[in-house]
Amino acid sequence: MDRERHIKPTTLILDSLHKERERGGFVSGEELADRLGMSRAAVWQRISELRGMGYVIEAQPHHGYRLANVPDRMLGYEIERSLGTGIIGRNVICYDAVSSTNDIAAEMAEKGEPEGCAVFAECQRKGRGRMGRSWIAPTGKNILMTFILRPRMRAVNAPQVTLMSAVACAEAIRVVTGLPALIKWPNDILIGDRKVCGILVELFSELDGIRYILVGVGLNVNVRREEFPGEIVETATSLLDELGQKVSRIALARELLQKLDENYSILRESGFSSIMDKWKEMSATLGRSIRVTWPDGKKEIGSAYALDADGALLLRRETGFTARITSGDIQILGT
Ligand code: BT5
Repeated sequence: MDRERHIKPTTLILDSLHKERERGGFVSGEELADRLGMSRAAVWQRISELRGMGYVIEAQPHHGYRLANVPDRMLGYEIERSLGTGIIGRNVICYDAVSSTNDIAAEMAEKGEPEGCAVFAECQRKGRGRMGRSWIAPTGKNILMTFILRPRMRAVNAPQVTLMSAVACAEAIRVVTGLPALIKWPNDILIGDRKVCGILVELFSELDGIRYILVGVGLNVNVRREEFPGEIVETATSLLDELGQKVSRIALARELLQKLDENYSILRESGFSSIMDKWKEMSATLGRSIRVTWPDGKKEIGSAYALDADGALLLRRETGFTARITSGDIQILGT
């Protein structure tokens, strides 16, 4: 497991390069050396290190250095840089390869890591979905992330966190790509009728309440549909496939953390009802005919007519009676 490390002087140089980039300009080696209290040779050495990491830094005589491009890698520094969030993303940690980002976050949460920490990875050896299913993602193309929450709520209300996270994911996709992302109850984000993102919520509670919740997000960004194995090639999609162009994973990760932070603060301060309103607006499920697979494996067809106050999906059965779906899987059949 390679945890990316940042050497402070490199970070300081990056800060300066980013600032100048926003102003559209170059910064001279001399100015960098003065600002950071190091020799010009030391600046040059750090610039070479950054280039080695994949940063594209132009150098022009009389002008100096200009940051032309950041690497397509999940780098903690790039994700955290002036993120401006209150809770989510206040500690961002990036790995090359892990078993599952949920496992790493669980270890950290057990050791007392405060809420808001977000763990990213380029690759998971044992990425997982719900109920023992697996999550598939080729290395270095998607977002694989888990964040830790320690909400003061009763365990029965934990489904609210799933729905809040789905709202944030759909909003982030919409902001960055303009694609009409919709939410399929409880934890999928769809574009059209294909799954672009899955959310795995794991709850660790004691008798007196929630200890912590881990929310894992798997988002297909720059993978092509045909790279997926046969079992999901017909049901999955990616932002690249939908847009026809690559999306900056860093820009998307930052938007995702910002939307999660915004919606988590709404949930804590104003309660679930405003989250529920947003969820309903972006729902691919409400008003549709669905097939439910109950936890015991039995299947049933009905209409998903409403969302209950606690996040359960309400089903109108063919008999006319209603039922609450709190767990299990649904398949959307039509309008
Ligand atoms: C989910 O489960 O959709 C939750 C997925 C959460 C993945 C993230 S990645 C970061 C974090 N670390 C982890 O180990 N997990 C989380 P579920 O609703 O059970 O859906 C799983 C099913 O989706 C699989 O059985 C496949 O059919 C399908 N699937 C697997 N990989 C997919 C992908 N990349 N895109 C679309 N569908 C996929």
